[in-house]
Amino acid sequence: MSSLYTATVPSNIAFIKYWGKRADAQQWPANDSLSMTLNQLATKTTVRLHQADDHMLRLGDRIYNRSDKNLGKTFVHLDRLALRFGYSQKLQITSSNSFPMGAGIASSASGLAALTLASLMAWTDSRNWDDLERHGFDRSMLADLARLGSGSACRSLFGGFVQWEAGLDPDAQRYASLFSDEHWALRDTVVLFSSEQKSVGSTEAHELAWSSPLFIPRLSGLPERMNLVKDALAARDMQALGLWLEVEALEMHAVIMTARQPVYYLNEAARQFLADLREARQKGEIHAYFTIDAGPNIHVIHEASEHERLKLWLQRRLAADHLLHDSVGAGPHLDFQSE
Ligand code: 2P0
Repeated sequence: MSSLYTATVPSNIAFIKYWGKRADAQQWPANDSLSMTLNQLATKTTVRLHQADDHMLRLGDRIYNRSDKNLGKTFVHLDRLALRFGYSQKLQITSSNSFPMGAGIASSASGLAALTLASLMAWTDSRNWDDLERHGFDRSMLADLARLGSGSACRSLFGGFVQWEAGLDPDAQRYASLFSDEHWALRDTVVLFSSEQKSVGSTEAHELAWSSPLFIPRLSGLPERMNLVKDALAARDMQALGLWLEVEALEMHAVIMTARQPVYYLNEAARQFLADLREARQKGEIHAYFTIDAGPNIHVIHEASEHERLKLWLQRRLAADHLLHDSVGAGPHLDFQSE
């Protein structure tokens, strides 16, 4: 009989972006960030212990090993966890995403968080959150560990609207769900302009942040912006939140485009879409705002009451398979099964 340990972890969309690091090794970010945990856009990872010389990873219908450079992060993370806690048992891992990988929908956030949870469940024979906690892995410890795999993964450990605080030293990083998913039924419709792998990965682009002349001024303005975004969330003020979302996304892209090796994530179609969205909003046709990750896709944030009107507006412009509809969610889910 074998045991199957499963973690289903949603992606998250940053309202205040994590961009740039103070220390790579401990994944110490240059600034505090804040995100909305999603609901349907998720990674589901199932782990079982197996008798073999190395871990095995199945993604879709392909099997990967540690020599595959696209998934190097996965094996590095497993080795890091095994070494730190002294686990020698090899794992058989099956993982699937409900969205295209590497397309700016933070597949590394949900992917590395799901890997952290499912592998620790298997190594410690934990069937739920309480079991994990009894083995010393409370939610904050799990977020610390997920962060080492991919910075933004730590925020996916929590539901609702989540803040990741950089703290005064790398070990003083903190995570908190500021508002639960029930506080405000916000929606995120992702407009896919490309589902190909990004030309420059986030880890590489983070390093370039410090070379932009806009980066230090950005950092000095962020504490105030963070407070304004928190106020807008507390008051459920869509207009105030939305205007800051757009400034924040465009500022991050400005930093990326003015770095020593500039990266242009947005293609012509995406740029035109941003202009159209703003024009339609000014005309009162829709009430929705955009944010963008380090990729070509646009996240359209709006209230639930606006969803049908926005969907019609989007469907007139884009094919249905270019749209992913999601909302704020409650966070990860764990499952155990024996077969
Ligand atoms: C974020 N992004 O806050 C920002 C906004 C992308 C744009 O965190 O090097 O994949 O693994 O820590 O977490 C993407 O960076 O980078 C990211 P690593 P990660 O969501």
